Amino acid sequence: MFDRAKIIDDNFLSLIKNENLPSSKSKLKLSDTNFSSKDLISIFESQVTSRHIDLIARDLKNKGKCFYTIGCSGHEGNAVFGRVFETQDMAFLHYRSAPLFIERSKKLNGSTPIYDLALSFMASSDDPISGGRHKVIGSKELNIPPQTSTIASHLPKAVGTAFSIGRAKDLDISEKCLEDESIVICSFGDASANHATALSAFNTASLISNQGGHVPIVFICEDNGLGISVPTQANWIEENFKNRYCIDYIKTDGLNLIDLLNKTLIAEQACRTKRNPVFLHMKTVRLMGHAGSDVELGYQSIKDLEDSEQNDPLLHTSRILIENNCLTTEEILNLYELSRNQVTHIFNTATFRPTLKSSDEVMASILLNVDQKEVPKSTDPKIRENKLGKEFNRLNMPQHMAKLINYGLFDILMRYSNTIVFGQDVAKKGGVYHVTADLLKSFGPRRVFDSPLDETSILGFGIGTAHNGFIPIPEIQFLAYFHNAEDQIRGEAATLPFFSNGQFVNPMVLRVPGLGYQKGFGGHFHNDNSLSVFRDIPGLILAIPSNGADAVRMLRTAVKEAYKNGRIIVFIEPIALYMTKDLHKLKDGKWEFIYPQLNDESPLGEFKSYGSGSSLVILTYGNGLYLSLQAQRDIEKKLRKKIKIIDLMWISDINYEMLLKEVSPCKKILIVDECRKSGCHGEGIFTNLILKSKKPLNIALHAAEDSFISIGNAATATLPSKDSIVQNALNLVNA
Ligand SMILES: Cc1ncc(C[n+]2csc(CCOP(=O)(O)OP(=O)(O)O)c2C)c(N)n1
Repeated sequence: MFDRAKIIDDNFLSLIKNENLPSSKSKLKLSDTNFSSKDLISIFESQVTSRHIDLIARDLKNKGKCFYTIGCSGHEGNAVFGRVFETQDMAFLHYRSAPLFIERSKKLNGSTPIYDLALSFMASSDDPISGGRHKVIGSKELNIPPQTSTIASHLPKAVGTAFSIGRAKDLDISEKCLEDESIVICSFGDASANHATALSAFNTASLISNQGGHVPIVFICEDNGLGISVPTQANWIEENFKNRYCIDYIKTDGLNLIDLLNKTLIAEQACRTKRNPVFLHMKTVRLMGHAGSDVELGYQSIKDLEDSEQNDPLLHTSRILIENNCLTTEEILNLYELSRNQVTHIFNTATFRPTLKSSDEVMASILLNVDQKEVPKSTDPKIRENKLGKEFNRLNMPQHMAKLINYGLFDILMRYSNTIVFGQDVAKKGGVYHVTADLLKSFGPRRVFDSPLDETSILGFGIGTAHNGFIPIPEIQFLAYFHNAEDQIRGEAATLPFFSNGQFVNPMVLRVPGLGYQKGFGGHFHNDNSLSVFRDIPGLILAIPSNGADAVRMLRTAVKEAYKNGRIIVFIEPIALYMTKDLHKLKDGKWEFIYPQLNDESPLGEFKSYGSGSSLVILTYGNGLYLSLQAQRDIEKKLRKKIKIIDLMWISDINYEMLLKEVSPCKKILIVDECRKSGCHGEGIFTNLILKSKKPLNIALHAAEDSFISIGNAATATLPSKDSIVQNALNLVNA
């Protein structure tokens, strides 16, 4: 009574045998479509294959041979999307998309979708998409990037990719991956449509269309009326989406293949020709519960379950096949059993395939990029000089960090024709701190543009445009606002190479003005001094320059890493140092620097030493470096000894062997970290130095208090200061 899988399987056989099939109000016939009987049979075969995959996967999971089963039963209508959309139409898919995957695979010679899916269920290292790291639906050849389990998080990037198609065509970038006529499809469940991340995507798609831009995306809502146990009201999706501005709404019956084919074709053609978003609403049922361990009877009545089971899409498709003389009852039963045998055989075979074992094997794809690229050569000096105009002569004059980063971005946009700069206020205004000033004038609105006020969309655009060959350089206006959207980096961008075995990457250089010490401006939300959110993201590069010249050298490396190796770089720009010109006293100009030569870069992991004393070494970065250099004179005077200060710069990629060598002559080590002490990078550096050193070390950590930042006179009260660094240094040395 409770094994619904068996009941559904038995139902299918007996109802088909007895030709006792569910009826439909629709009078549509195959001749009312542009599709052939062959198409219909192919779709049915994909639906049946997916059903048997659900059945065997449950079985194998119960026997402990396969992992994490989330089924597609009830959603088999989505096989139609595999038929109607082209393989060049990049697909960001709901986890119930195996029927789509199987049907789409038929467009590719030699594909083996059942085996590929079996390997993924078995977490086998042979799995061609994730290499045994997760049960995902994805394929490089089929343009299906694998998605995470976080619902709705794939929608913003899908919008970004859709947007990128026209942009890549207009800019004619050689790195583009999608054809100019391609569109994007993006599917999700009805409950997911309520998520803030999804709403961000719908809104941005609509907003861009309203501005006359192109976002050729078909949002596909597979509405089974449930989000795990919580019902979605029958009218909710329709009422919520039928009048979305600039998004066409099309409703279809996921149980009726003919209606589904017709409406999907209308959606596909409208999207492809008008290049505007379409919302395709497919009503369907959910069978066999939410996922493996879900006991539906806890929240649904037997009657509800039976009603859904009576409306099994496979029964509906069978009726349509019989009514349109595509297959007979016997042929349907035959196909069903042949498919069962095929799937069972393939899945059983896959149980013998190897799995990942060691941590090295699991981690091998974190930094993997199977498609490395040669970086473009430097810019033609003449063109550069012309484009820079009167600014050209200023390159040889010392400037503050904001200006130098601005020049750095200029040269990057010159050299890499696939880079785009976007974010709130970065274009016309040139950024809150003018770091992106004049870039719009030099490179035009296709490469430098203002985004909507929505961090999720900004980062989604970063991921999505990178899927089509761009190197995005988005800006989040202030570090505190990154947290609104952090899943787009933490859960999405950073995990993509891991779950795709390096076949899909999300190159990106994310610029984030941040950290504390702004005098009299902003309080906590403009002076966020915590970088912990970036500390534990495998593969993410965190760069924090302390001065303009290093910022430029590091920015160049960052873009190179993104271009060549597909890396994600978070580039933190200490706001308080943007306009700083002096170090020790007014007008000394010691914090202004000359723009580095074009070939001058800071290699990943480089750190920089100031001074050569051995009584004390201070390890620091960003504002901490600036303050430590100010403190240096006082410390040396009071100690009557020289000290050394090290700017760590690439804080995620510290080469501890080299660092230990550099600090080894020093008797004491003081780590100065401007971030909140709980969870700051200094904590990790402290531990790593102790663990990796062959001799005992004398280390202290001087970090910010675990506090938010206040406004006014006390704005820096909780942060390390020049004086507190002096005091901490003396305490440590004299202890
Ligand atoms: C952001 C997020 N919150 C919660 C979950 C847990 N979760 C997984 S699936 C799901 C329900 C999704 O329902 P729906 O979008 O209708 O898709 P369906 O499973 O019904 O096809 C939930 C809440 C999740 N995966 N991601």
